[in-house]
Amino acid sequence: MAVERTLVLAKPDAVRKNVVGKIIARFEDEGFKLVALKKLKLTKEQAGQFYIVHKERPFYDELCEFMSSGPIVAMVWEGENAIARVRAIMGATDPAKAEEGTLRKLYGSNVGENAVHGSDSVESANYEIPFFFSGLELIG
Ligand code: DAT
Ligand code: MG
Repeated sequence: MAVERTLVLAKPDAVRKNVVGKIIARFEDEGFKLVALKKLKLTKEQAGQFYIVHKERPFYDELCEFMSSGPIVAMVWEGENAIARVRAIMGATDPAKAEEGTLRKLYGSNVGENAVHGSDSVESANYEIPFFFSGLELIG
């Protein structure tokens, strides 16, 4: 196991529901260290670049529309095995299938509007963290 950093987004639905603080508190409670945080609003094109690995998927256009529909809060969390642990705390992509107590079960609405994003691998984190943050903004 290694200390990892992972990119988490509170998606537009989570911001609209006013649960960003609850999401942040959960990661603090689980022992992660906050390395960076900002609120911003993506254009549809920027959302498309962030989710470029999904460009051939049937839901890509809907996903980019949703991710640019309002402000998001981007954050980087650090900890032992952070990438997999954050994914476990988030729960399954579809909130209806997510385990009780997971962030998506608690705050997600449907498979598209599922409250949070978390990097799914070291490779993804290495693309996603610099997408939002410069080196100067990452304070370990
Ligand atoms: P995850 O966010 O759990 O890593 P993913 O990488 O498969 O899931 O998909 C990225 C996002 O795309 C997901 O959080 C919500 C959206 N999405 C996935 N499957 C979808 C579907 N069947 N219909 C609509 N949106 C979907
Ligand atoms: Mg994914």
